Amino acid sequence: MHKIVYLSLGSNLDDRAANLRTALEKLGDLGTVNSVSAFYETEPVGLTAQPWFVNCAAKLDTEKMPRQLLNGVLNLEQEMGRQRKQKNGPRIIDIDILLFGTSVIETAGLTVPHPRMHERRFVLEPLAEIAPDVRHPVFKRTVRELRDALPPGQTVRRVLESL
Ligand code: PH2
Ligand code: MG
Ligand code: MG
Repeated sequence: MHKIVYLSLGSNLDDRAANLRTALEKLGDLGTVNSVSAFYETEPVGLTAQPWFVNCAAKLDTEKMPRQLLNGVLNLEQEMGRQRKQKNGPRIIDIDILLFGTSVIETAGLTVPHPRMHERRFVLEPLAEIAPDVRHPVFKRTVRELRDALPPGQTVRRVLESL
């Protein structure tokens, strides 16, 4: 049974766009990447004293189960040399599972939909490009509606085509 998954990718170290492209290519080992948003340069949220990010959203068709997919993306981050020193600190690559079909999952280490996606412009702006009408299975709002409801602030700007 294949599932449609939406991912958020981010990088704020070294060549950020190249890191996203490498990750998108490696995601091909976990399924089929069917759609990718443009790349956005985004202001850091949370820990603000760090470099700006480049973020994008991607649609993945996968046969994996949620936990398998999570392990796959964590492995991919490791292969790319991600070091976990400081929580929410600078990283070569971060890949987060936003939506997994219409599943709602709450287990140790994996919560889907991503618990903060609805409040992050760096997630919703790219995601609205590729999935405006997809509905959040808990809030019952579409991605476009969630994006439009964000308070102003959190600068994001579309910077370059992804592919
Ligand atoms: N990721 C975070 C915390 N803050 N800010 C931006 N702009 N982009 C991110 O990808 C990001 C963040 C935690 O993973
Ligand atoms: Mg993250
Ligand atoms: Mg992550």
